[in-house]
Amino acid sequence: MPFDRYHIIESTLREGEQFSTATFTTAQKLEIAGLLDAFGVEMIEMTSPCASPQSEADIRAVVGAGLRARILTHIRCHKDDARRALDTGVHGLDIVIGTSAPLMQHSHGKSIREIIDLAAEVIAFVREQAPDIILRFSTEDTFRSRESDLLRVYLAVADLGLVDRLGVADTVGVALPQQVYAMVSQLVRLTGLDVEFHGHNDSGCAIANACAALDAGATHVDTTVLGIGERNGITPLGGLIARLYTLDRSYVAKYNLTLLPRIDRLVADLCRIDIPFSNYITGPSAFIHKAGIHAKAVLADPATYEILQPADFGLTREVAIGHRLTGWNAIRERSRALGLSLDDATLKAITQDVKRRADVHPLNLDEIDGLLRAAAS
Ligand code: HCA
Ligand code: CU
Repeated sequence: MPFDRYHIIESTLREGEQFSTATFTTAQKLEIAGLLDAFGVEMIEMTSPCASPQSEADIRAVVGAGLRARILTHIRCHKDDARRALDTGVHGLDIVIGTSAPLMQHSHGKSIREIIDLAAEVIAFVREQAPDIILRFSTEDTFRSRESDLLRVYLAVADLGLVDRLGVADTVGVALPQQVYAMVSQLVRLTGLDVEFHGHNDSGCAIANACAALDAGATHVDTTVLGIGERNGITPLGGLIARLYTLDRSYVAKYNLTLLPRIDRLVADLCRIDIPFSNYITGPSAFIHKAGIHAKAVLADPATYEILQPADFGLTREVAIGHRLTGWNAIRERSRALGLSLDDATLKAITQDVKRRADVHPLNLDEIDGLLRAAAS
C-alpha cells in the first residue's frame, strides 16, 4: 500500500515563513522544530541560508539541536546557493527551478536546454562535495509546465543517477487530484525514484492532491502547520493527518497525534492568528455536536457522527445544549452528569423551556444547570 511508506517533509520553517504574518525568531524555530520532531515528522525543511544572515544561523542552530528529523534546506538551482547550504551542515538539499512559461520568462529567463545543463552542473557539484547528503530536484509550477518539457528535465536529472528524490510542485494551487495522480505515477514508473509532492491550496485541493500523490506512489508530502505559506498556503499537517487517519488509522500510527493541538496553537499564536473554525481536528468546533438528532446519536455512539476520535488527539467532544435545536436526550445527559435524577416528563418540559429561552438568546451551561437544579429541588 502506498500509504504505508510515506514521509512528511514539514516546511513550516520554509514555506510557512512565506506566510504573510510569519517571522520566527531562532528560539521560536527551535521550539517549532522540537515539537514537530516529537510529533514524528521525518524531515524539516528550512529557509535558504541565502535569504538572510539569520536564516543561515537558524539552520545551524536547528541542525545543532540533534533532532531525529532530518533537516533540509530549500535552494535555487545555483552553485553558489548550494555551496552556502552545504556549509551549514544541513542533512539535505531541496533544489528547485521553474519550468512553466511564466516562470521561465519572468523568473530566470532560461530555456529547457539551459535548465537541464544547469541542473546537471549543480547536482554534480553537490554530489562531489557531499556524497551522502539527501538530494532532491524539483520543478516549480509543474502543473502549468509543458509535459514534454517536464519529462525532458526529469528524465535528464534521473539519468544522472545522483539525486534521491524528484519533486513536483503545484505552485499556484491549480491542479486537480487526477492530474497529480497522472503526473506522479508517470514519474514513479519512468524513473523509479522517490517522488515528493508540494501543493498549494488556492482552489482548495491541497489535501486531496497530496492524497492522490501518495496513492500514485509518491513517497514524500510537504506540509506546514495549519497550512500556512505563500498566499493561502499549502497542505496542512493536521489536514493530511485527518485525511490519512480516515482512510486507515494505522497510516498515522507512527505519529504522536496528541501533540497536534499544541503544535497548531503554537504556530497560530506566533503568527498572531486564530485557529480557523474550519480547521481539521483542532478547529474550535471540530468536535462540537449541536442538533438534537446528532446529539442523541453521538451520545449513544460517537461513531454515528464522528469519523475521527477526539481522544486520539488528546481532545474531547462537546454536545452543545443551550440552543433552539437541542433535544431532550442531550438535556438528560447533562442532568445525569450533574448527578440529578429527573423523570422523562420533567426533562422534556425543561427541554421545551430551553428552546423557548434560546429563541431569545443562547443559554450558557450555568443557566441550563440552574434550570435542571431548580426542577430537582
Ligand atoms: C515557491 C517555491 C515552492 C517550491 C516547492 C518545492 C513552490 O514558489 O515559493 O520546492 O517543492 O510552491 O513551487 O514552494
Ligand atoms: Cu510552495
